[in-house]
Amino acid sequence: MRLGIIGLPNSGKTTLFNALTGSDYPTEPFSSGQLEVHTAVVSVPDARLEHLAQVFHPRKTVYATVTYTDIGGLDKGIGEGGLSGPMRNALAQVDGFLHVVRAFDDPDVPHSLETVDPLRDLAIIDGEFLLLDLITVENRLARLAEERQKGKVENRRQNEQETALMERLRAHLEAEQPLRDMELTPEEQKLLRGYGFLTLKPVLVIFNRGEDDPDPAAELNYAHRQTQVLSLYGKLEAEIAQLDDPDDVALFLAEYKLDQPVREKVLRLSYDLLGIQSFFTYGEDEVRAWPLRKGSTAVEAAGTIHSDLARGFIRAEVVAYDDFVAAGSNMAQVKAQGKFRLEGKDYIVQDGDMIVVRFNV
Ligand SMILES: Nc1nc2c(ncn2[C@@H]2O[C@H](COP(=O)(O)OP(=O)(O)O)[C@@H](O)[C@H]2O)c(=O)[nH]1
Ligand SMILES: [Mg+2]
Repeated sequence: MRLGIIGLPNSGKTTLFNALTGSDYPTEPFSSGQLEVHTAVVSVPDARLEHLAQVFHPRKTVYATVTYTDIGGLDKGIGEGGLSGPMRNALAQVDGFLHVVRAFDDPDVPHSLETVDPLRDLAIIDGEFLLLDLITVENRLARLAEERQKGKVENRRQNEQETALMERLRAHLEAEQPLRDMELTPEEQKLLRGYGFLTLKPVLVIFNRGEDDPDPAAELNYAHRQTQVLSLYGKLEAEIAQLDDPDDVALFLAEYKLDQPVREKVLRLSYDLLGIQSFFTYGEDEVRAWPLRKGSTAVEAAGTIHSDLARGFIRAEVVAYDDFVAAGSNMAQVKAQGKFRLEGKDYIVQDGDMIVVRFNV
């Protein structure tokens, strides 16, 4: 799972990246305006996995991971100017965005638009993304028309279907609605996958406040699908992430009336946003958490472990984590209680399933 941190210059992207990843990249009150990308992989904390490790004493415990990319260099006007290839790639590669919006007032940190106005700033990047997607749609429509005119349409029906779909996207974008608000069939979603549409990706809007600044989330009217909103104190969180001593962390959190470092909150929201859950594999060798899209089948889960397991899939041994714990974390007990199941390819994996794949290749 990859999440891209975006936003206007000086909104606190790198500060948030540091807070989420424990990195210590320099943050500056002046932005270079250049594309600047930092990447870090973080483990997803999981108390269930820790419990399984205590039970099975594996040689290795492997957490699920999330990759954060801090993508600096977006600014007002970038839609008209067009994106550079590297910027386009950086944006296309992520599964969702953390959109950082400046809500802190600080005379030492200039704002390129002079004033601090979070709702305006949010609308600016949203607007640029709508425009960029519209350009992609227009280009594709022009190409499809050209193919029809030249009569070199191998598959006329396919051309017509795609044209109709692109026209729907265009109408939607012209009404200034992000593509993630559209009803799309799974086939349509598949067709659109290759285009890297920006407004199709889930978004977590993050208002980066100072301790004395008002919370813009209170006045935000932002009812989009696959969209969540979170307010946090970026600079403070980055400082907390640099602390090694848990007692110091606890002191900081108490002082600012925070219930937990933002790292875990963002991870949880991102999982929800992308519709991701975890399943577990276990054994003497390794206990491991695997991220998996909700609604995935047993054979898809097997495929995330290894393609051989999907290819040679016979059955999945499945135990729900909660059943395991209820049976005293004892597999013999689980079986005695009839909670050890054999499931076929089409079984829909549930959050917390403990899975062993039986396969034959
Ligand atoms: N007062 C205050 N300053 C912040 C906050 N977050 C970031 N900054 C400062 O704003 C400047 C720009 O931050 P940076 O993370 O580099 O922004 P980026 O351009 O979006 O990556 C730096 O001087 C940060 O120290 C915050 O929550 N409060
Ligand atoms: Mg930066």
